[in-house]
Amino acid sequence: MPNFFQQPPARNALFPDQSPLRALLRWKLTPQAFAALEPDISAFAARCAGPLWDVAREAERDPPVHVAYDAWGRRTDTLRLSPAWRALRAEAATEGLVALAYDERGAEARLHQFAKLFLFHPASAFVSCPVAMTDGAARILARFANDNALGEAFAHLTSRDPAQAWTSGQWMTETTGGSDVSRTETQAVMEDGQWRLHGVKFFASAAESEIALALARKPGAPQGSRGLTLFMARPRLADGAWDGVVVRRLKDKLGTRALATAELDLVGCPAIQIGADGDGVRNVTTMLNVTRLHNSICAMGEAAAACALLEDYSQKRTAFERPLVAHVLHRRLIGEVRADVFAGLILTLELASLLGREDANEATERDRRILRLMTPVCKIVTADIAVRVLSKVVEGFGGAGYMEDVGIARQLRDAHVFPIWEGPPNVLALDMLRAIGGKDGLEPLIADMEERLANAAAPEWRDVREALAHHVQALRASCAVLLTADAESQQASARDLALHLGALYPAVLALSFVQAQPAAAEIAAIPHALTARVPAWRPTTLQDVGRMMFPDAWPQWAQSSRPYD
Ligand code: MFK
Repeated sequence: MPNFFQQPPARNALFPDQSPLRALLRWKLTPQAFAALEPDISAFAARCAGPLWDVAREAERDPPVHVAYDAWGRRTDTLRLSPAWRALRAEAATEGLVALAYDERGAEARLHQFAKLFLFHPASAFVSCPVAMTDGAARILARFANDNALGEAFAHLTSRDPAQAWTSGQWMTETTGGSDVSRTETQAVMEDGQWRLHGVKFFASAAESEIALALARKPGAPQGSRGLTLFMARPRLADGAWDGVVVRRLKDKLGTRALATAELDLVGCPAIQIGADGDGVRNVTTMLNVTRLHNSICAMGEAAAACALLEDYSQKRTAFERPLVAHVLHRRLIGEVRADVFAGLILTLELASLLGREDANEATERDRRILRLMTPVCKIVTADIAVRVLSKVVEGFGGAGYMEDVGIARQLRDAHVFPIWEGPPNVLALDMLRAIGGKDGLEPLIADMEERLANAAAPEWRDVREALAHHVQALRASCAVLLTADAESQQASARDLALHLGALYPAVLALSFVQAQPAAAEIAAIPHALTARVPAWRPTTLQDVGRMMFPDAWPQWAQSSRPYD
């Protein structure tokens, strides 16, 4: 019999005194606002690390099941959802995870909401996904709430009463493509005085949702994205049975297994038009820009929860006669993970507060432009961070990290959804280019960084300030070159530029933060750590891209429609 059992890591709440979330909220909020929100966030942090965590694991052990036929051969397409999943949905409503952003609007409301989303995600079994889509849908419907049916749906989406609360799906992806929505084939047909949708939706997550926002083409509409109109689909009858929808199957996914993601045949699903004909893509981006920030805060919640487990384990696990944390290489690993989480969190919270200002019509032109530009950047870097952090946490745990029953393996699988969900990095890098647009596209961000650096006058930060100022100056010069390049060359540079901005801006924000906020020792060093990690950037040329490929294969590849001929 073994006489040694490893003490397991404890799951501690992610909101203790010295935590990044607490420090950043103190920075972003007035003392009065912080004091008002702190009890709610603290109580929720304890629930997420305690009972809700266990409910989430139960939901994962009991994943959704598609039952196509009832005992008598009738097609019902029942989605059997676990009691644990339903309990987490109810919790999301009661805690106001969507409502918080609409009861009161503004930076404070969004920060309150995002703090709770950060805590909830790791204990949510991906109920965080319907929460994200519901928030995105509510943001669109809020603009059209003078229509009775849309106004009624908005009230359900923002309800805190679990018996009244609805969630929304987002039906964009079809067999023709996920990112290129211009190829959408779903048709909207007027039948008996109402719109009905006909087509196939290939990745419909939270398939149990009461409504879904869907893109479709009306009769006579042109091909391409300008022919698409947005609809609110009503896929269920009053008794909960499907209306005009056949469930083909549930997806068998790498992770997010408690979440019902379905393939749906739309066979006359009733729908209500939202907005003008042909404005579908423009309207749905209101949702996408919100769900992308949800993706970021969930990615950071996932990473922070894993990091906290590793830190605790590193105190308890002994190797070579010392706790892991006493080994310098292991401490360095923890330091890298912590810096990653801090960078992603400070960036996401900054954008959440800008989103709140935009919601409340308080945003300046600079705020709006930074939010538009940095939302896709934030999504790219936080997804990247989540995958990297989870890989490092597996390393930090060694063999135990690779075992299913420890739980890190599940988190690693789940983390891989962040780059995929709501647009992959290359598509988001192109969205960043779209936002840069004209020749002064980066000026609002550069002006903001220069202002922050000018305000960071304390002598002890001189090295950091100068290094960051050098990056900002180089960025301005390199962007001038980029914007004179042809479209293909700009695209070749886009992803590296996104990674550069997504490292540089958090470093500048971190410097503002330590200037304003006396911080604990772990956090005080953060501007150095983040500055050291900013990658150099210069525009990539097409010749550079050619050299990155197998040089001999490149010309043939470029000319061939079949890359590996
Ligand atoms: C959680 C668990 C999940 C489980 C499994 C998940 C599996 C994966 C499920 C998925 O499929 S997620 C993928 C969801 N799909 C996306 O995220 C879509 C990605 N594609 C894009 O983001 C495209 O850029 C987009 C569809 C938005 C645009 O494509 P187009 O057809 O090239 O549009 P175009 O012509 O560039 O833009 C149309 C208008 O929208 C323009 O405005 P104007 O009409 O006024 O000129 C653009 O400026 C505007 N626009 C585009 N992107 C915008 C935007 N406006 C604001 N913000 C943006 N981000």
